[in-house]
Amino acid sequence: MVRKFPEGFLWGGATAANQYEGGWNEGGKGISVSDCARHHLDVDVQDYKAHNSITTKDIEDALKSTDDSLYPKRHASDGYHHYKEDIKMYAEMGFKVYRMSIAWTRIFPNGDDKEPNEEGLKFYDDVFDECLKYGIEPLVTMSHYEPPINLVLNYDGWASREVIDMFVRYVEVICERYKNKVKYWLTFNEVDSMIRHPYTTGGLVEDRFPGRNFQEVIFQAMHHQFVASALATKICHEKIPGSKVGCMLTKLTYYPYTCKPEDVLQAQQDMRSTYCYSDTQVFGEYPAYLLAKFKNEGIHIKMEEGDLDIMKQYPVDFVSFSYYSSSCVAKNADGLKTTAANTMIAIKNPHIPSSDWGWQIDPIGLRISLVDLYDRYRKPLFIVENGLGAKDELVNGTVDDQYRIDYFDAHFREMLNAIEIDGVDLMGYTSWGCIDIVSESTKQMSKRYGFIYVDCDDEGNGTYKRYKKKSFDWYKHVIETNGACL
Ligand code: BGP
Repeated sequence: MVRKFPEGFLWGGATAANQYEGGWNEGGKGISVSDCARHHLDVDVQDYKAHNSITTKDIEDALKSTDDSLYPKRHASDGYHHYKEDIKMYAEMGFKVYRMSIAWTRIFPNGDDKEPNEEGLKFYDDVFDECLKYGIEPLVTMSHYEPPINLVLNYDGWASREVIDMFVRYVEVICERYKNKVKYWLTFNEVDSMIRHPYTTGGLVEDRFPGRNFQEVIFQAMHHQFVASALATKICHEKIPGSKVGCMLTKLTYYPYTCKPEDVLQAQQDMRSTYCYSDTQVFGEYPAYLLAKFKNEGIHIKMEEGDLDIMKQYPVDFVSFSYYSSSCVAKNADGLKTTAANTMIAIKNPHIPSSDWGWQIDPIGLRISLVDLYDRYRKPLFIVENGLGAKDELVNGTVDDQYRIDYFDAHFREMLNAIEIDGVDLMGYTSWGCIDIVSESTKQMSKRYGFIYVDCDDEGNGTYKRYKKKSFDWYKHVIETNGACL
């Protein structure tokens, strides 16, 4: 029997403004945290978290610096000037959906401006029109690693309660403006990432909170994002009838390193450190285990009256997530921890191959995650990031990326299994970095994910010309046949 994806399955690809657009000082755009994120290589390539240990002085230096090659996101893939040809290529592949983000700083350059920037609003009008012209539905992330830098320096980022109101105003403006163009929305990208990179996600810089427990600051900022996300969901539903709003989390599949009960328990606990965010956004309340953590660790969150009601009243409609890898977990990880640079992996699984960056390639892990999430939430799921970051070589105007085709092929088969055998309700799939963009963890262009190659190196040199990789036609065929060719 030929297996296929469900009718109307939303195939597509994903990017984020901060890694794709460039044009950091054009069109009235303000400066975001991402525009001040220094090239990872000369910070400390050995530590995944290093680029987030940013100080106030780093930001001040960045603001003075004219050397854009230190800040690769400033030009990124130059999507700001190439989006029309890029969307045309997505249409050629048959995309039904394009996940992208709006840069807050194009709409409100400083976050606290009285009036929105018309040039920024017009830019996204044009981008959405271009998508709709080809029948591609935009799926828009409201916030993907780019709080305005002004909010960091003058309000201490999401730690400040006032930022909720500024975000709500931004959401009101974009929902009103794009109500006839955008149905699918995500509030915060990888909402759990505040813990891993508080600067890019929350605009939090540790040296600005002397004497404070930084964990507490992080959870306070999280609380503000939960309230803001619920309010954003409310606004979307009110302004755009029939719109769907999702949460977005980083989904790693965790395996106990051994069958020792201690390791199994540890894996369960670690999984909760991601679930606590989606539990809160789906069920509209803090889970008991998170409240227990606050109590046990002396974390005091300031809440205003009504916050919990707002969270309860406006939960998300669907659950979206990124999936790149699985990881092993052990109670005693001494000597087991991986030393690979820029990896999210704690302990390597000896049964699974890894990418050039030590991210473990585990298609069955994707099925396990789909089943876990669907059993837990009973809400439609959307895979909004997945893919293989690799070192591609452009030869005679193309890239022979059979390794990427193999990666996708294996993951798509497991998605089919999850849908057909496990009964998972999967709305769609957008591969990460459908066109090459700057990598978040390494700040390099040379960690490439796309079906489309962008001629540009780690320092921003190149023609920025686009080339189809071998995977381009392969993905086109998958979409054309709705997976029957797999
Ligand atoms: C996710 C982010 C993306 C993206 C992706 C791949 O965490 O939402 O912004 O970058 O990871 O990671 P990287 O670019 O580090 O390879």
